[in-house]
Amino acid sequence: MKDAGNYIVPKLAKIPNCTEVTMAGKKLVFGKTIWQLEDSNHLLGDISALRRQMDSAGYLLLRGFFDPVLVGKARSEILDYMSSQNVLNRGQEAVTITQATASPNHHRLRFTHSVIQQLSGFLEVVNSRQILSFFDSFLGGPSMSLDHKWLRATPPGKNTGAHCDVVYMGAGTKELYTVWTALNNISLNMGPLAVCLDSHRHQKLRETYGASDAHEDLLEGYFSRDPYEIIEKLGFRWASTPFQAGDIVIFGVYLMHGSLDNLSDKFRLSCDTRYQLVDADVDWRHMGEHPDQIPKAKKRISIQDARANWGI
Ligand SMILES: O=C(O)CCC(=O)C(=O)O
Repeated sequence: MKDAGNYIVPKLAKIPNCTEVTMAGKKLVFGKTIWQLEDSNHLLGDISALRRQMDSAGYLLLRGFFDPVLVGKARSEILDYMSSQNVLNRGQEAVTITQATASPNHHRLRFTHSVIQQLSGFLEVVNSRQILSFFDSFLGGPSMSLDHKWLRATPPGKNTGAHCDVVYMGAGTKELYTVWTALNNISLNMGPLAVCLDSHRHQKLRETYGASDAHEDLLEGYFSRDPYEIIEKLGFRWASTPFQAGDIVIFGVYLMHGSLDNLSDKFRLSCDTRYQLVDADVDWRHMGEHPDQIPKAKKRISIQDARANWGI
């Protein structure tokens, strides 16, 4: 990202108004029901400005944050693993797999903690000095990453419903930040991350849904699968953008987000990893040798019942 002290910001064209995308099968239109995420690369090097931007916008989009060579190495490992699981269409690429094109009989692949431990190139990116140094200065002290890493190969046809991360990992500090990283180039029709602008400031949402725990209280952590329900009931505006491999979005635990539909024939490759101060409270469920095997309460309530109670 850095060249002789200057940050190189890849130029991505503005998304034309009226461009259509879908979320859970419902059409969203740029300029009408969805807007473009804005990058904060110009603020790099000014940590106070980055903090202010996080407070006001709720996210930081940093283009080209990770070294493309490191990301490329991580992606090759991931594609090799996916190929070994027979989910990729090899086409002409019998020797080296470079594309995440889905095979006709592909399925959703879960990257368990034990699989991830074997992906050293991937771990080199998400545990890199580069990202930890960023958080050391952003948080004002030594930082760490939760052991639980979410590596996603989102297949064609799928998307992620709207949720806030606090319901999944809110048992420690609330000064916990997600870094969502694009591991391949992700066009708008490959189901990129989508966030709800200003949702981190919705007090009632924070005090109700945002004060619950998906593992202990709720049947499912998604607040809704319907993008229009979010717009109409909460007044939020969706925002997204195409990504290039190595771009990141950083956001806090109260920002509502999900993803657009992957309408392509490729897997969307991304990961989301979490960072906090070493000295702050830790959600221990996401740490240790089995950080992805989180105990669930026996009797849980549904999000619908919970929302009816909260009146949102
Ligand atoms: O990548 C996705 O589809 C969802 C990502 C997400 O939920 C997160 O970063 O917390």
